[in-house]
Amino acid sequence: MSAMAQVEKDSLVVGASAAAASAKRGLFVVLEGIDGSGKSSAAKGIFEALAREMPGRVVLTSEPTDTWLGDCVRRANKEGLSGTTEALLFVADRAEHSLRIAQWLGEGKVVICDRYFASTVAYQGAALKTSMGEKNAIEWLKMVNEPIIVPPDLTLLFTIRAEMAMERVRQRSGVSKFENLDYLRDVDLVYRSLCMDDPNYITIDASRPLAQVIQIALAAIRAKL
Ligand code: ATM
Repeated sequence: MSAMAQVEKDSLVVGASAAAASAKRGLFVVLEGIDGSGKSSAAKGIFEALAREMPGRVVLTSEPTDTWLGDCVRRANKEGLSGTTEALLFVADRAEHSLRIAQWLGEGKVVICDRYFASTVAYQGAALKTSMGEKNAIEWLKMVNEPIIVPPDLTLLFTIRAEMAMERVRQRSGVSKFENLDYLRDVDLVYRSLCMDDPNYITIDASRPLAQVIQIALAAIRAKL
């Protein structure tokens, strides 16, 4: 791709974000939380309930995506590439995903997204803190994400003690490299700090039964519709 085409494409990304923020648009809801918080099961329940109320108007999506860019992220993880490489691949995957999200929002859809940029800040921030220092890592991750994201209207942060989350993860299939207790505690701390800075966050106690968690999430989303 020529340098000019690249610049045009990049400004399209920022433009998509600005257009999505200003035009008549749907609602962008992000679900975040450590592994074992039940976030993905809740995302499905939330999607099914909203889709019954608003047929054809609700999209469920997730990161890493199911595109070849998402496959690159999974491959980098499996092959143990460096933390910075992995972070940049998550962001590349998101840059394309954000364009699709902006398009759905422009069509007036309610977009439910299972993980978005806060996952990179929390997971890669916790991973890179030894090599870069936590403050630098978090600032760098926020900076690389800033031009390519669509600002969420609502982020639901599923909070749960790391011990309980790990127990849930152990009861599922294999444990990934992201899933160890100290690491999950660090990720959780970064998430909680992000939450304090942003009024569009709502925390949900994810140790509650799934059906209750879904009802709490639905009430928060309906309040924004
Ligand atoms: P799910 O388990 O929600 O599908 O996410 C896949 C993993 O990718 C998850 N950890 N595990 N196991 C979190 C990790 N992840 C990041 O580290 N950074 C990111 O930006 C995203 C979107 C996910």
